[in-house]
Formats: sequence, C-alpha cells, structure tokens
Amino acid sequence: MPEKSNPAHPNASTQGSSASKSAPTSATAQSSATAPRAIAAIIPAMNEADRIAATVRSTKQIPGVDIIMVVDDGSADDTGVRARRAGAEVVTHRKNKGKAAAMMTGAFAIRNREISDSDPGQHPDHRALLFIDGDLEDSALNTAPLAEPVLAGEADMTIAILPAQKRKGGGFGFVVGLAKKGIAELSGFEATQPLSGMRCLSREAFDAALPFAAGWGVEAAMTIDVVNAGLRVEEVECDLHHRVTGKDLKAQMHRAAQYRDVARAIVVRRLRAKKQRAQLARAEKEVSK
Ligand SMILES: Nc1nc2c(ncn2[C@@H]2O[C@H](COP(=O)(O)OP(=O)(O)O)[C@@H](O)[C@H]2O)c(=O)[nH]1
Ligand SMILES: [Mg+2]
Repeated sequence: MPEKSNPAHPNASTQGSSASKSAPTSATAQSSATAPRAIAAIIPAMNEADRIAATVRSTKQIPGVDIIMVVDDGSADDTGVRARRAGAEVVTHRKNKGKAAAMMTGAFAIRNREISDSDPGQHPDHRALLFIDGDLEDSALNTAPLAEPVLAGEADMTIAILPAQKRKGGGFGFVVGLAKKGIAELSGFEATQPLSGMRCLSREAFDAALPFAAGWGVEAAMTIDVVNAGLRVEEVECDLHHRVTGKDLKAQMHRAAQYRDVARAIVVRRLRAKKQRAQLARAEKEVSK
C-alpha cells in the first residue's frame, strides 16, 4: 500500500485501503500492556425518548462494557428517565450544549470516576471510550467490533463504517464531501464515512482529540487531531442502523448546522497547521544562520 505523506504533520503517515484503514507511525507502537482493559460507553442524547431505552439495553450486551453513561443534552422529553430505567447512568445538561459538549461531559465524568477509584499514587486504569449515538436502538450491540482493536492495543481510535441507510437527503453529500476533503488535506487520512459518530478511543486518542471541536464538527476534527498526533486510526465495518434524516425543513436545518460546524473545525485546523509551518520555517532559518 503506498504511503501518503501527511501535509500537516510530516512525521505522521496514512495507509489507504478499503474497509480497514490505519494510520500507523513509528511513534505509536503501543503495547497491549498499556491498552485499556474495559470499556465505558458514552451515549450523547437529545430528545431520544423513543429510542434511548433500546439503545441502552443493546449497549449492555457489548462484551467488556462496564459503564454506560448517557448524557442527556437538555432534552425536552424524558430521555434521561428512560435511559436510567433501562440501566444507564445519566448526566444531564440542563440546557442543550450540542453533541460535542455532551461527548466531553460523558468522557470527563468517566475520567473523574477512574481517578477517584484508583489508589492514591497509582495511575488510574483508564477504560476505552466507546461513543454511541442514542438512535441506534437494537443495533448498538454491533458497535462491539470497534472496541476489539483498541482493547488489543492494535489501534488508538476506531471508526464505524455503516451500511447504506434507507434514505439520505437534503445536502448530506455536501457535508460528507467537505469533511472528507478537509480530513485528507489536513491529515492525509482518506475517511470513508468522515461523520460517523460511533468510535472507540484509547486514553491517548482521547487526549489528542481534546478540546473537541464544537457541535457537529467533532468527528472530522477528532480524526484530524488523532492522526496528526501520530496515533493509529482504523475503520471497521459495523452493521448499524439509525434514524434517517429526511428532506424536510428540520432536516435541512440539521444539515446546515452540520456544514457550519464541520467548516469551522476545518478552518481552525487549517490555520493551526499554517501557524505550525510558519514556526517551523522560522526555526529552520534560525538554525541555518
Ligand atoms: N440533534 C442533536 N443531537 C444531539 C445533540 N446533542 C447530542 N445529540 C445526539 O447526537 C446523536 C446524533 O444525532 P443525530 O440527530 O442522529 O445525527 P445524524 O446521525 O448525524 O443524523 C444522537 O444520539 C443525538 O441524540 C444536539 O444538540 N442536537
Ligand atoms: Mg443518527
């Protein structure tokens, strides 16, 4: 497989392939001794009362998952109550803060728990973080293959590739195209489904992805940042289904918000890469004086 150089970070590289892609670098050989042993599932959810219980019940069946954290992102319905009844722990945003903020709230709640559970002076045993959308219902269990490479110490982040969903309309192609191009330009990674929200991250990948880009820019930004940290990213086919976004006004507004957030995440990272290149050029000039 020909290696592509990474324009933003020359020390990172990507290997293009079909379903399973990875971005390995020499700096990343993580031994399975440091790989996480358990999994915490984080489910950001807004107004998912009709689906959240099925999603939580299905998530419970994933081998290795010992915490299910639903982040109720200012729902107007009883998403939180239903999630708790189905067996999840629930953290609530009283006001809606967007998907990325909900993901971070869940991840930090788990990190805090791990720190308080560890003996004084001991490094906390960090779980892999498995992000699952609230609308997957009984297919949530099929995110299990995402955890395997991370638990085996073979990948730092895995991304689900979903089968074709019934109908995608209202500009989804534009958003996907923008995200794909931005990720390739800034990290060299050829993402098959750049906006896929089902992902499993090691502690190192989570740290590299912080702070998350706002709202719907989170996934594209996460891929760029994790690849550029020299960590290994793999795509994994998962048999998942979720709510189909149609073509009505609400759907169009959802797409517009996605486009805005993805564009912002890419522009921020483009500027960051430019700044880094300028710094590098200045340093080289100094050295060669
Ligand atoms: N729409 C929306 N969803 C949110 C928000 N915060 C968290 N979510 C959750 O993010 C996940 C993905 O949302 P979804 O509408 O299915 O997006 P799509 O799959 O990209 O069409 C779902 O679990 C939502 O409940 C928010 O502010 N707005
Ligand atoms: Mg969805």
